[in-house]
Amino acid sequence: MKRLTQLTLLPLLGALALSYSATSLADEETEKLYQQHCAECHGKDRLGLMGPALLPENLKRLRKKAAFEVIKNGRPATQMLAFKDKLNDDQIQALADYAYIPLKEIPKWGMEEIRNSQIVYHKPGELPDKPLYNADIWNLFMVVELGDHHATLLNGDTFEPIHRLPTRFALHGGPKWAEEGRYIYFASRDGWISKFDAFNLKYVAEIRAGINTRNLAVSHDGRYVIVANYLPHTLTVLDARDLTPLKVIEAKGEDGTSSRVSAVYTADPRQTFIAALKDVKEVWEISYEEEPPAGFSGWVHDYNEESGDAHKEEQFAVKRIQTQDYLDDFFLTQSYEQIIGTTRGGLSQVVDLDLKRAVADVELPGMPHLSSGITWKYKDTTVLATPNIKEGEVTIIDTRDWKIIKRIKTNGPGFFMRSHEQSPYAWVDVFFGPNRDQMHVIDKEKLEIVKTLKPAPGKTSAHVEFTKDGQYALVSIWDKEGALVIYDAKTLKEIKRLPMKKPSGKYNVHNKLTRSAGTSH
Ligand code: DHE
Repeated sequence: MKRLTQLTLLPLLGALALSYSATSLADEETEKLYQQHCAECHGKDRLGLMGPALLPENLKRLRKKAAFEVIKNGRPATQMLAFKDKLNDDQIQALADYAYIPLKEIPKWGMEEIRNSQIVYHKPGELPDKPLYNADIWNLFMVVELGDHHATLLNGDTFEPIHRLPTRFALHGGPKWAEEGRYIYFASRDGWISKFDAFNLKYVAEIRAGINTRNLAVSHDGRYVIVANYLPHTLTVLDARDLTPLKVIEAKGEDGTSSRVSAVYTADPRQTFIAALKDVKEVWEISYEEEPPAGFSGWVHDYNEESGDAHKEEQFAVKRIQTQDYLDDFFLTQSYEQIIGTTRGGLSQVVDLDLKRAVADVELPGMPHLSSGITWKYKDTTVLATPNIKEGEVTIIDTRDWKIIKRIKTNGPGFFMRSHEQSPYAWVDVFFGPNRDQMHVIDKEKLEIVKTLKPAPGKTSAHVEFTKDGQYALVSIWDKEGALVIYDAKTLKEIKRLPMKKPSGKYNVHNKLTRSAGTSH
């Protein structure tokens, strides 16, 4: 059995012995510049790490001129820095060109490689079914600490840490709880999926489902895990029990165009997963019913070298829904009937999953961060509120007719928004710009900011999550020497502060598993 404490010491992609060969076309100086300025985030082999893979296969939607601009001036809403003060225009151009030079060989990461990467630490049924500690399981939080690649399991009643565990390098997207808080699944940007037993405080299995991964989703019955990848262009379906791979679905449009997968979510009542493709104007619905309903076509493509029985092949069948543009980010309505998606080009559209077509356009400014959108009851309707990663605005949309009913000006672009059914307030951060240490509190009835908190002056405050009963709100201070600041969600007074290493996100069992309208799912 491998020791988990060694996880963070692994030199990641290099240690995984992926076979690639550096290009011979790039000159030595560019290669040196790349290793000096880019490799830490994009991987020494350009396969992606914290940042995306820099390969022509993944840059189809980015023109070379735009790549130059991104390197020079940075990219909003990402960790991509501006290099104009460090590099001259010739150097920037050389790096932009470098990213478009194909690798001699892109590592294959199909069923066989995925299967060979599987590590089972504890077989299903091997560990006791009783937690090792006393706590209300439904009020547990998992806090991801990006600062040193750890996570803390937190008691949501006492706010005492129960256990701190090492994670894979650079987790991204929310880890997903399953089986009433017994297990949680993490995804790292470099493709590792880890299943952790929160009762026994032990990892039970891990597998590398992709080379450059976006996020994962777990089916409502806890049976399947699906992983969305940028590289290769695939979705990987795993058996949730021990992460055995079941199917690799190649992401290809109807016309055969290969695509990265932006993200995948679960749609409980439909017994499906919903995935957005990044380079093809399609949204996919993937059935996990054993007999997929009409409209789902059984076989997209599979790397599975083994023949497999026909019944199995039919599962995870795909329904394609054409969209008017590429969807970069989307929100799934609480009824799971519609999605509202947005593109970097600015068009936002509402797509009905049953009608299989767009049913409305929404004029949203800048770049709404819809995957962080939340809903609540407002008067006789339900509103959707979305932060915006380019504009200082929270936009409130009536979900009956998808008309904007209020634009709330904020002190800068925001990333995450949260509320709770029992709370009168919605919280939104000011993630970008000089006011990044601020956190707005919005009155859900008045649709206006009623308070702006500054939990740690000069340090970014971001990402809120509520306790099970909505009584307390937990705010992250995104700093290596950061903290979790706990507020009384009614009086808005701080009640406790726990030091943490860049706690990026926190995930409450009850709010996630009951699919609270105030949080992401
Ligand atoms: Fe995220 C969630 C996409 C950059 C931190 N991010 C998500 C999800 C998507 C997404 C689709 C929902 C997945 C889920 O939870 O299952 N993120 C993107 C991007 O496209 C973007 C803009 C560019 C990129 O680099 O991929 C991006 N994200 C970032 C960051 O730069 C952040 C701030 C730091 C980091 O970790 O890289 C970041 N993203 C997060 C976090 C979540 C997330 C903490 C989970 C939110 C939650 O509470 O559910």
